[in-house]
Amino acid sequence: MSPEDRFDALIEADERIEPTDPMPDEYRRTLIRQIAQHAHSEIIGMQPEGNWITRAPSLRRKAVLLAKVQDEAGHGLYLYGAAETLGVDRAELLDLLHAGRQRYSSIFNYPTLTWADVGAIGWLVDGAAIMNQIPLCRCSYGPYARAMVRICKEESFHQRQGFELMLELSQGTESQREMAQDALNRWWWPSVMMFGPPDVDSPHTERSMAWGIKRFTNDELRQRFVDQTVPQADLLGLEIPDPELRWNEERGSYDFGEPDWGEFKRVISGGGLCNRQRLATRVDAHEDGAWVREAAAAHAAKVAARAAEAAA
Ligand code: BYC
Repeated sequence: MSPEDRFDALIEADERIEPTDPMPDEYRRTLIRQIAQHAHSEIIGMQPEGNWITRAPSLRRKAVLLAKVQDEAGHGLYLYGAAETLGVDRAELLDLLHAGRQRYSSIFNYPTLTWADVGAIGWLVDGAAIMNQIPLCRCSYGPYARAMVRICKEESFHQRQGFELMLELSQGTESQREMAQDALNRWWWPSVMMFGPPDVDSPHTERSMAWGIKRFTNDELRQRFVDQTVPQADLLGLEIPDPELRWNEERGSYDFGEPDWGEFKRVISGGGLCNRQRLATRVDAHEDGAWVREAAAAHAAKVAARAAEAAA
């Protein structure tokens, strides 16, 4: 069987492609792009919430938030590890991120203005992330699919802590309820846009679906997210800021308004409120951490040399 036929047969049988299997260059490139963008989103995603660790209103909230932000760093590590199985180096990927040549999720270019934003991010952003990521556990590329299983377990805890925070605020004082509503107003549309452009404007969806990288289209996942989230907002007693939102009996789904795709394009092209700040903070952290990476590499080399000596 030719390498091309073997790849096609594995995809046809819905089996996993492993790093040593033959794969078309374009499949490899698509995965590197998506996994790198995903990994970058995890580590840049530490910033908006990290801003609130020192201002969390109680020890319990601080401990929970600290753990969540650390989880995001861990997700970044699993994902850079998965990308490396495709023959790229994580240092190379970080250089591309820092040079603005690879993307991270649009959502992290919005500011976190109040404590309620921490709840809204957990509830909506992690909620959208899980909706998108559960199907990735069945992605055709084995190392990515396996990384996603663990990530999804942690994301579901993140989503629940966000919802619980929103519940507490929405049942609190009038100004706490207003703060929760204001956070929902600001995070709703950016969360709806996280799923990517509409299918008709998505250059990669068709190919990625045929290869089993994506299992659902951007619009299908967006619809599921809206359908899942509206009843949750009702339970919170908060109003989703979309005058066109209404239940469609025939479709068994909610109809909803059109996001501002002009804003989406602006944000992913570097023109969002926080793009410059996020990248600058990331580059500074990377430069400040150089001595840690050097020390860890020197330590690992010493340990390996000692082990080799002991084995000789
Ligand atoms: N932001 O043809 P399309 C998280 C780009 S955070 C920026 O639909 P595709 C979390 C896209 O790259 C969530 N760019 O592309 C962390 C493409 O650009 P190029 C991270 C976007 O890849 C911490 C162009 O638009 N999750 O988990 O088939 C705390 C056309 O799009 C975005 C992932 O990364 C966007 N939102 O589908 C809390 C999941 N959307 O390269 C939470 C894995 C699209 O053509 N990724 N673009 O210039 C995916 O599932 C897919 O890559 C996407 C896009 C659905 C995002």
